[in-house]
Amino acid sequence: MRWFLLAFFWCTAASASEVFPEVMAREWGLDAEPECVLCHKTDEGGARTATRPFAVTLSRYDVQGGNPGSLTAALREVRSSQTDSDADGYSDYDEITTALNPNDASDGPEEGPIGPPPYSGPLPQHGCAVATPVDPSSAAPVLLVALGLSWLGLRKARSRAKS
Ligand SMILES: [Ca+2]
Ligand SMILES: [Ca+2]
Repeated sequence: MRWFLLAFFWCTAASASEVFPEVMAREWGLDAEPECVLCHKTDEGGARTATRPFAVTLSRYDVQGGNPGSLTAALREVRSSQTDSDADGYSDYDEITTALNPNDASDGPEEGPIGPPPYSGPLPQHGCAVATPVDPSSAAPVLLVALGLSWLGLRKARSRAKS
């Protein structure tokens, strides 16, 4: 029902939701009001045409047709939760405020998705860690001590066995 109300009121000629693009431009500091196709199939808008991914995202945040306050609250939630309606790695807020399309996954940031850069280190060889190679010259003293202790242990065990 909520979705129907949003679709009915948003971008229709005589509805109170004509202010939705204005509310969005003001709330997110846009240079111009977004076009109706941000949410609707066409610029004509109309009932049951707000089916674009960004409109679906807004509907999850309780936007109610004719209620600009509900849109303001939804836009704040969308911004703070960094929703990504087209799953291209760039948030809806970042796309809209940089004139990209939050409904088109092929339209993303030039520098690639936001987030840490891809891992470029060595690939794990065993489990989750990579063993670093041991320098034989630094391991020699440790190896000699271990061999000496083993020899002493064997010698003591043999002397106990004889007695
Ligand atoms: Ca996106
Ligand atoms: Ca996009």
